[in-house]
Amino acid sequence: MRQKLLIATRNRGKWAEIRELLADLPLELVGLDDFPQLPEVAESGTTFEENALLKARFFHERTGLLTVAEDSGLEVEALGGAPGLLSARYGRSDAERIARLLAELRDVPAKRRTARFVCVAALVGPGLERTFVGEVRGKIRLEPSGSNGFGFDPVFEYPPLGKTFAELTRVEKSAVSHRGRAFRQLRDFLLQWLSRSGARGTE
Ligand code: ITT
Repeated sequence: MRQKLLIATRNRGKWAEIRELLADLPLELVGLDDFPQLPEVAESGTTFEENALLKARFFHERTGLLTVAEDSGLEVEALGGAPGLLSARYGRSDAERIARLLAELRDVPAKRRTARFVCVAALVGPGLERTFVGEVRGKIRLEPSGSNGFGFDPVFEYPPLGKTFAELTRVEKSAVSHRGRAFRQLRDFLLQWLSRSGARGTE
């Protein structure tokens, strides 16, 4: 039987992207749907890294499984880095979060609407705690465009392609996104860690 890897997120959009990014690992990927009794984690950290580790440790301790979790957010320069760590709490739905962002940027011209997405992925297992960081720079559009992805994707333009993340396929987005960058490092590390721990196991 293959060893399990728990992808500890309740965000459907993240779940779909992370599953795809880790699909070629020799592990069985499981989600929080398999553990409906587990409580919510209080995201009380003051950085993306602290929150990612807090979530991964919490679910690893309760399930005993090798666990990945991530904390991510959108930092808008003209808003002093907001919504940042509070991105998920910026509104009650994606539509509300986008409407609030566009309203706050109402008087900010196109050339000053620079922003970045940040993702810190945490991997926690027996004797193992590692984090991996990814970021991508872009601009906040004046209006939403596209229907793929989730969260702020319809207003986040990736300048090299001149498209919003919501106008890209999942594969195209992950090739350049903050999450893609963080999880490709995590996947490479995990492959090496698995082969080392496999070797230790047979000594
Ligand atoms: P989990 O904690 O269960 O993983 P969450 O949605 O609460 O899910 P976060 O606290 O990390 O996760 O909040 C991240 C928020 O940042 C997310 O809800 C979006 O609003 C935004 N965000 C992060 N990555 C994004 C992406 O790739 N595209 C669009 N919005 C993104």
